[in-house]
Amino acid sequence: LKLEAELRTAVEQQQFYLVYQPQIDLSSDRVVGVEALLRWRHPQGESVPPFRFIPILEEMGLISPLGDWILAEACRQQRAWQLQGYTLRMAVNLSPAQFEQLDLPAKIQSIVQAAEVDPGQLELEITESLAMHNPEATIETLHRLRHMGFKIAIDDFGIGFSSLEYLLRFPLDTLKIDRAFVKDITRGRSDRAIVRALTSLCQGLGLTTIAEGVETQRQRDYIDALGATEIQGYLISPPLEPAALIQLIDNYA
Ligand code: G
Ligand code: G
Ligand code: MN
Ligand code: NA
Repeated sequence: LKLEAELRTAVEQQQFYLVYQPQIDLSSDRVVGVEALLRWRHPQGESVPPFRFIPILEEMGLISPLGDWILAEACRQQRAWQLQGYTLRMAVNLSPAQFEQLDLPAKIQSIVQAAEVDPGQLELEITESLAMHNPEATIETLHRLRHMGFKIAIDDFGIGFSSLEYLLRFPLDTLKIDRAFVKDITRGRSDRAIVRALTSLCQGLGLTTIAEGVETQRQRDYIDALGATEIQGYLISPPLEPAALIQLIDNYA
């Protein structure tokens, strides 16, 4: 209850900010994109991780207004980087309540137009479980978003493996392999087999595959050999504030 009251204040007083985690293309070894991740600047200095407060915001019905701010802020940052000469694909996470708003595509379009960013450089991430909650409605919304030029990524992929064939009928651009499969990639034959199956499927379908949670060079080498196109993880960098992200790009490789 205390957390709920604090979150209401946090939304009113704009105590949120975004950090950005780089995504590396394995063939060029360059930063090609970033994922925007929400952070809360708690007034008492406590660090409350998003997996604790986002579900509560969702239950309180506050995630949609905040989601609009997240999109606008990510686009504003992307435009600012563009003007500095850094062209980066921007990935933004969409929550279930946000995704289910009927006017979401039009809203995203107007946010993107106001920020003067290229819709093809905005990647909208939805989780596998969100997608499968109401697959027919999801497919329709994704078609509308893609028609507007936005990219679609499926996040945390692999948990609901049984729905693989079905899920790949969704209009997608990118599949993000859940870090659970990366974690033991150097040890587990089954994880390697799953990752190989996913990357070859994506290759056949022309999808980008991003392996999440890559923490070591050995994991990177395995992931690369198994055919993923991009990696994201602590090996490259944790999520960073904008100035630090640009510093990383300037010093990279
Ligand atoms: O770095 P990390 O602790 O940021 O993220 C934890 C979880 O919170 C992830 O599952 C991530 O998808 C989710 N998350 C982080 N930022 C956002 C956001 O801006 N919007 C939504 N809907 N989820 C987010
Ligand atoms: O939206 P998603 O669930 O993919 O959010 C990414 C989450 O993964 C964030 O919480 C981010 O901080 C976290 N993360 C990013 N890179 C790594 C990593 O290399 N290892 C681990 N354990 N977590 C990571
Ligand atoms: Mn994500
Ligand atoms: Na993820």
